[in-house]
This record gives sequence, structure tokens and C-alpha cells, in this order.
Amino acid sequence: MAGVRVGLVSDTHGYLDRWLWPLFGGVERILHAGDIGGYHLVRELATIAPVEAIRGNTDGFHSRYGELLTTAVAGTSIHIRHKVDLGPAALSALARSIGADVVLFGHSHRPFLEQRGRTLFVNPGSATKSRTGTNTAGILVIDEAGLSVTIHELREGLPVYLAQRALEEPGTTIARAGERASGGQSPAV
Ligand SMILES: [Mn+2]
Repeated sequence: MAGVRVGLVSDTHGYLDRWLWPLFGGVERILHAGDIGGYHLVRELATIAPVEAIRGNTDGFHSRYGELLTTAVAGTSIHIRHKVDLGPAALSALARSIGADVVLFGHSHRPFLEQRGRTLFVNPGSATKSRTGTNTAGILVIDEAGLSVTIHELREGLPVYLAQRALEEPGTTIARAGERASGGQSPAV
């Protein structure tokens, strides 16, 4: 089974990298963790798949989106917020208080992928204004084996993955900002 694929993106700040299209091909939904930079970007992304989004700190007081959103895809609960305190105690506390399978966030413009308890924290990085030198976005795959997330460079020759995490290997951080994972396999695009 190929599984259900979900596109993860954040901090687009008014510009959609064209390599989001091949990366997000075949996704069931796209989730945006804020600092969108204009509703027209959501309309463009919605030509790929239905979009759910929140507002970031630069999206303005009158944004149509809330600051927090909890949704579900294929039985997987996903909580979306723009900012997450990455201190170890704060991450664990947030994992306990939210209880979601996945917490999707952004704001730092740096990819982050870490398991805390039953919650997988994912920052796909910025698709437009990376602070690591590489614009990135993520793919969540939900299948009978569980969840896996890959974070991809947005560039010709997709998919090049930066980080991969599967729930079968709890308790370790696979990759932090700017660090490349080794091994694993990239999902079909
Ligand atoms: Mn931002």
C-alpha cells in the first residue's frame, strides 16, 4: 500500500517555490503552518490538494486563519501552530497537553524532526526564506506501518530528502537544522 501522503509547508512569505508542485504531486492534503504571505498562495496550493492553514506572526490581525488548528488525516491527528518552544521540557509538556500524533509548526525557518512520547514534532523549514541555505518542505506518509516524515530540498531533481523519521524507532532525533540524514529511502514523487 502506497499510503496517504500529506504535504507539509511553512513560512512561504508570499512566494511559492515551483518545486513544491512535483514534491506535492499526489498528496491528499496540504497543511501550512503559517507566515503564508497572502491568501492567493493558498488558492494556488489548492490547485494541488485541499489546504488547511493557520496564521503566523506576519499574517496580520485580519487573517482568515486561526492561530491553532487540530485536524485529522487517515486517522492521524495533526495539531498545527506557528511557534513551538523547542526546549526539551517544553516539548515534552506540549506533547502531553496536546496528545496529537503530529505537531506541525514553523517560524524558525529551520527543519526540525523529533519524537516526544507519542507525538512527532515537525517543522518543514521555510519553503521560501530558509535560514539554512536550503528551502525545504515536507511529506508525511501514513500507512499500515505508521507515520513517516521526509523533509525535502526544493530544487531540481526532487526528491532529495534531508530527514526521515518513522514511529517504529521512537526516542531519537534523526536530523536537526542543516543536518543531513543518511540511509532510508525517499518516497516516490
Ligand atoms: Mn516566518
